[in-house]
Amino acid sequence: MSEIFTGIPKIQYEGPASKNPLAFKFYDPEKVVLGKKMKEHLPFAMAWWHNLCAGGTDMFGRDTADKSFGAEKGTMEHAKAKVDAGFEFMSKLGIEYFCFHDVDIIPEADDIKETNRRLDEISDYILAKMKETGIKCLWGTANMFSNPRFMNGAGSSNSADVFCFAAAQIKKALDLTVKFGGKGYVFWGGREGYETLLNTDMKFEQDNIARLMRMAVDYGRSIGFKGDFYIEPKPKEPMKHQYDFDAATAIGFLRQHGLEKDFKMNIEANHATLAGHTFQHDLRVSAINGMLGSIDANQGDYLLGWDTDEFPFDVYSATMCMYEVVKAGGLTGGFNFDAKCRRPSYTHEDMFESYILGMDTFALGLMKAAAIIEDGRVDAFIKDRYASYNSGIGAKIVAGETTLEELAAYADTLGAPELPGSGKQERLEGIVNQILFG
Ligand code: XLS
Ligand code: NI
Ligand code: NI
Repeated sequence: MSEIFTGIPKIQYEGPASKNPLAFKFYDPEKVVLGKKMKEHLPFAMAWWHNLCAGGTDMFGRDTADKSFGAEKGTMEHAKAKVDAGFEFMSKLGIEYFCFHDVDIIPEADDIKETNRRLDEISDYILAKMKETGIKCLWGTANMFSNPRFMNGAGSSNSADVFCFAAAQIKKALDLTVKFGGKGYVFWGGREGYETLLNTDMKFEQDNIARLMRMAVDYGRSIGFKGDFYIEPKPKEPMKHQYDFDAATAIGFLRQHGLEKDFKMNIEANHATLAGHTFQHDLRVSAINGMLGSIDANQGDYLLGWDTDEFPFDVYSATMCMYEVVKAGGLTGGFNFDAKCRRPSYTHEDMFESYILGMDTFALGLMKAAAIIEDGRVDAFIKDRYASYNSGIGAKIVAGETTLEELAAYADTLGAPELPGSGKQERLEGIVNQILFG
């Protein structure tokens, strides 16, 4: 097999002063931060679909990037060329994981039996590469949104036959995930939502999605899948209203259907911001519910109302992300770059520079989050802010040892109560700026 990305060397850490576009400025895999190597804090993954499949087609124009990798598109030779390209790409960047949908790795056939045969063939080829390079699978998933049959969703489809197709795809994608030793299996509810309630039985659709997930868990466990299932919340796009709106909604759904022990969240930055939250908000909601599993590391554009899937460059947001991740004790999953180069960035070199940008951004985020934690002022302020619950009536409330009557009687003794202490938001924002840029 010959080199595909000729002229692109193995990417090295050269430090913040380097002007070499093909070098890491901040991601130094062996550097120890808070007692752990950077590469252990940051298990990065390549998203097969964006990096090896997407060529920049949008609603107004065709591909700008050539992702043929020397083979004819739509053939198994091309599928193999993508494997070769992907493993060379990951090896050159020192990325240890990949994520995939079933149809990212082969051209889908009309007949699912032929599709599955192709999946068997390509997965043998991928497995050999994994053994050769030591690269692992972070998570797998089934694409249940591109094929026209999924126009009304998969688990939420009005058609029982389509539901069965979804089941068949999940079964195979789980087989592949187990074959690759994947750590997780993702449900992103591509078209699990609705356009109008005039034609939709919302409760029936949601119950059916839960039935499909329950069967997936049962099957996965029966074939030895020990990892986490993930829901990847998203509020809209492609549907007007997606059922897994945000982490809070998805967690409520899982609890309602008794699925919470097998599932965690895969939080994507751009999806959180589309839901009107910060990235940090959805991470925190997941973490406090014990369900922070994995991250789709990208970023959106606040001026645009859709999933732009940009490579993350916002150090502030990455810092707050890493603050949440470190506080939660790390991820059981990893950081999947569910991101694509901008359409005019169409060269092979751009693919590498985009990943360098993303990896450096999260390395900076990690170092800055560690600095905020080590500085201690933010954490101390938060702790002190709730000090009224440490003793007296506050401690009784927390211990569940009081009643509404007792509290009302206590309130009667207060006269005009003191205002709660100042929130000091501006001071805290200043502290974060001082740590980021001082
Ligand atoms: C799309 C999603 C998708 C999932 C995997 O918005 O982010 O790429 O990560 O199906
Ligand atoms: Ni997305
Ligand atoms: Ni995603």
